[in-house]
This record gives sequence, structure tokens and C-alpha cells, in this order.
Amino acid sequence: MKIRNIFITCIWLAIASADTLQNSDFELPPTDWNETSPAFFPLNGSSIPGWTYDGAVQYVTAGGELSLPRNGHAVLLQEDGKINQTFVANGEEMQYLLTFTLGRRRARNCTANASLVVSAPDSSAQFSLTLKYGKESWEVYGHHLGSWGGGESVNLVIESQDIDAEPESTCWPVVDDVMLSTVGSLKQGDDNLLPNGGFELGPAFPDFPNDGVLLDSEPSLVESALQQWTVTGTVKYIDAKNFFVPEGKAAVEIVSGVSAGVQTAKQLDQGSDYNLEFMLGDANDSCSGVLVVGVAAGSSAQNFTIQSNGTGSAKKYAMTFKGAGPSPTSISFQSYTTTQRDDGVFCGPVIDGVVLKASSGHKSYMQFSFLMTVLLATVLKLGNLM
Ligand SMILES: *[C@@H]1O[C@H](CO)[C@@H](O)[C@H](O)[C@H]1NC(C)=O
Ligand SMILES: *[C@@H]1O[C@H](CO)[C@@H](O)[C@H](O)[C@H]1NC(C)=O
Ligand SMILES: *[C@@H]1O[C@H](CO)[C@@H](O)[C@H](O)[C@H]1NC(C)=O
Ligand SMILES: *[C@@H]1O[C@H](CO)[C@@H](O)[C@H](O)[C@H]1NC(C)=O
Ligand SMILES: *[C@@H]1O[C@H](CO)[C@@H](O)[C@H](O)[C@H]1NC(C)=O
Ligand SMILES: *[C@@H]1O[C@H](CO)[C@@H](O)[C@H](O)[C@H]1NC(C)=O
Ligand SMILES: *[C@@H]1O[C@H](CO)[C@@H](O)[C@H](O)[C@H]1NC(C)=O
Ligand SMILES: *[C@@H]1O[C@H](CO)[C@@H](O)[C@H](O)[C@H]1NC(C)=O
Ligand SMILES: [Ca+2]
Ligand SMILES: [Ca+2]
Repeated sequence: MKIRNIFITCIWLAIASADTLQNSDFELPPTDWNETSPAFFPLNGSSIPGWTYDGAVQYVTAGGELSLPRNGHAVLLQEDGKINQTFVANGEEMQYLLTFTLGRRRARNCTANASLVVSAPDSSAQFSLTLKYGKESWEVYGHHLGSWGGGESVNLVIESQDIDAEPESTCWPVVDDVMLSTVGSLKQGDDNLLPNGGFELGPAFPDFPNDGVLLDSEPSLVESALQQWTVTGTVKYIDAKNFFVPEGKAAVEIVSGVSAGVQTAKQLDQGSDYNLEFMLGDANDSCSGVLVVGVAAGSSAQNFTIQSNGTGSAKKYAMTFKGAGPSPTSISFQSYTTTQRDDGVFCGPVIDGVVLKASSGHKSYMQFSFLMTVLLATVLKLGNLM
């Protein structure tokens, strides 16, 4: 019965999160483009389905100097290059999360790299290609755009960063596969005080083979693409199609080394005992070595050491702590090691299945105080009757 409920919830979430932009993969070409057009085709007045552009923008084709997830086409944003598309946020207020691919023209002798800036009415964020966390020459990023609803129209703008360098010797960003997904309000389950302890709610995963969705630092719980978790450093949001995931469909791999990680906070009863359960392991991405994860909850902290051979395994761990109160108690997972694979790609420990519960001692105290309340109410009632 319980399993069926979870199944139904998942289906509902999947339907709720289906939201599309037009020509989000840029496979519908500009009106004046044809198969014989050059691989780097400057746009000059013609229109590209779904999008408006401004500044120096090229319609590009994967090949020698450019690699893209599924080959095909994308846009290169040069000096003041900008594309935008408006979508309508129908229905109740939802969080809008973005997933996109960032690439660049290869083998260019550039003296500066321009970043990409993604903005919407409530947010603006900058992304730079690092090529440190995967073997491809493109990266997939996740981002929290904002929350909207009630038919509001939202203009999503993607532009190259304005930099102080010669345009000719600058490597400009390439954008492809822009995907939107939505998440409604999170509800606390019966058996976990943390609403997204399993990391199942986050930006959409691409439907092509990928090295994970990178999430940059985000100090705000409500503005994080990884719902209800802040991010320090860079973490990779990984799915079960491309990686070993301990539980469910998604997990987090801490990739940027020492002090990177994820944190959450929860209002807990001061002085009460709580039990924190979680899974630590590796993503089956050849990340081998000793991985140390520091787990802190309230004023308790403990280090956990995993001997990883990089072939995909995870173990359950637990620790107990006392609720801090009156302000929310913080719970964090932090890497104490920086690890690189044999091919130089940075990698790290995988966290999943974080379950927070009141300790049984606390529960019996709750039951006791509930009994006392009932008893007191009965006594008062009796008192009233007399
Ligand atoms: C294809 O586009 C090029 C310009 O990029 C143009 O010169 C050529 O005539 C076009 N060919 C066809 C068959 O439309
Ligand atoms: C763009 O088109 C305009 C006319 O529509 C033309 O004057 C201009 O030279 C073109 N620029 C390039 C770079 O082709
Ligand atoms: C792009 O933004 C401009 C305003 O800056 C707007 O007029 C235009 O409709 C937008 N384009 C799309 C496709 O939404
Ligand atoms: C890169 O640029 C420098 C300076 O502009 C030049 O000397 C060098 O030959 C260039 N290398 C390649 C591979 O183009
Ligand atoms: C540009 O970015 C690439 C990929 O991250 C890097 O290898 C290169 O050193 C950067 N170039 C400059 C001038 O910063
Ligand atoms: C965990 O390990 C780090 C690095 O070795 C150390 O700085 C920290 O004090 C340790 N924390 C605990 C709780 O042992
Ligand atoms: C890697 O670890 C897993 C589980 O810890 C184990 O089953 C497997 O045999 C190990 N593989 C190698 C090559 O050591
Ligand atoms: C790890 O990946 C390999 C393929 O790369 C696959 O055969 C294997 O089953 C995976 N292991 C786990 C534990 O998922
Ligand atoms: Ca494409
Ligand atoms: Ca999970």
C-alpha cells in the first residue's frame, strides 16, 4: 500500500514537472540556414524558432571544433550576444528549475573566456565552463530560476558575460538543451523530517548520456535547485541512468573537494534526541581512494571514511544528536578530501537517503506528554462537570 502511494506520487510529480520551452535544443534552424551553411553561421536578421536574439549570435553545428551532447546544433553567444524566450507560468505557484548545456568552440587560441549569464525576473546567475568534472568538452548545469504561477509570463534571458577583452581572442559560450522543470510545494513525509532527504527533487536530468548536472554554490535554501539543500563548492546531481545511485532515481556526488558539500536546516525541539541516517558511497564513475565525509548535525560532528574502489557501492550510516533550537538546527555533509580519477576528472563521495527522525526516547517522551495532556484534559473536564 505504502509502495503504491509512493509510486502514485512519483507519477504525479513527473506529470507536474513536464514543462517545455520551444526549440529548446535548437534543432529547428534559423530561416536563412541550410545544410550547406558554415558550421559557425552568424545570425543577421533572420529568425530562429522560439527565440529572440540580439548582439552577435551564431547558429552552430557540432563537428571538428565543437562537440555537443547529441551532435546537432546550438547557439554561440559572442559580444553582447543574447537569446531570450518567454514562457507562461500556468497554475499554482511552482518553483522553476533550469537545466542547460554549456560548451565552447574547441582548439581556439583564446586569451579570455566569457561566461554565460542566465537571468529571469527574480534571479541572475553566472556560469563558467570548468571541464574539471567530466570527460566531455561540454558541461550540464542546473539552476533555480524563481517561482511563479497564476499565468505570469516569465522572460528567460541567456547572454554572454560582458568582458574586458578583445572579442576575437575570446572564447565565447555555446548553449544547448535548455530544459525547464517545475516543483510544487514540498510536503514532509511520515517517516522523514527532511522533505527532500533522498535528493529526488532537483533540476531535470538530460535524456542523453551525461556526466551529471553541476550545481554551483548556493547559500539559500529556497533559491537552491537542489530543493531544501544549500550547496557549498560544486556538487554533481547524478541520476540512476548514468551512475550508481544508492536509493531512488537521484543522488549527490560532492566533486569540488575539501569543504564542498550540502547543508539543510530543520526546526527541531531544543535538547531532544534525534537520529540521522544516511548513505555514503561512490557513483560507479571510477572514483577510487579514501573519501572522508564530515557530517555535522546541531553541535554533533563525526567523520566517516569510505574506502572506494569506484565501482558503485553504498552503505548506511547513522548518528544521533540533540536538537539545537530555537533557531533551525543545521545538518551538513562536507567532503574532507579532494579526489581525482586516473583521467584527471575531479570526483568524490556520494550522499543519499538522508533520513531524520526523533529518537525513540524522544518519541516515548512525546507519547508520555500526549498522555499527560489527555489526562489533564480529562481532569479539567471532570472539574468542569463537578
Ligand atoms: C544555402 O545557404 C547559403 C548561405 O548560407 C546560400 O548561399 C545558398 O544559396 C543556400 N542554398 C540553398 C540550396 O538554399
Ligand atoms: C547584416 O544584414 C544587413 C542588411 O540586412 C547588412 O547591411 C549587413 O552587412 C549584414 N551584416 C553581416 C555581417 O553580414
Ligand atoms: C525577448 O525579450 C524582449 C524584451 O526584451 C521581448 O520583446 C521579446 O518578446 C522576447 N522574446 C521572446 C521570444 O519571448
Ligand atoms: C596562439 O596565439 C599566440 C599569440 O597570439 C600565437 O603566437 C600562437 O601561434 C597561437 N597558437 C595557435 C595554435 O594558434
Ligand atoms: C578557458 O577555459 C578553458 C576550459 O575551462 C581553460 O582550459 C582555459 O585555460 C581557459 N582560458 C583562459 C584564458 O582562461
Ligand atoms: C574530520 O576530519 C577533518 C580533516 O582531517 C578534521 O579537520 C576535523 O576536525 C575532523 N572532524 C571530526 C569531528 O573529527
Ligand atoms: C569493489 O568494492 C565492492 C564492494 O565494496 C566489491 O564487491 C568489489 O569486489 C570491489 N572490487 C574490486 C575490484 O576490488
Ligand atoms: C557500474 O557500471 C558498469 C558499467 O560501466 C555496470 O556494468 C555495473 O553494473 C555498474 N555497477 C553498479 C553497482 O551499478
Ligand atoms: Ca542541440
Ligand atoms: Ca535518492
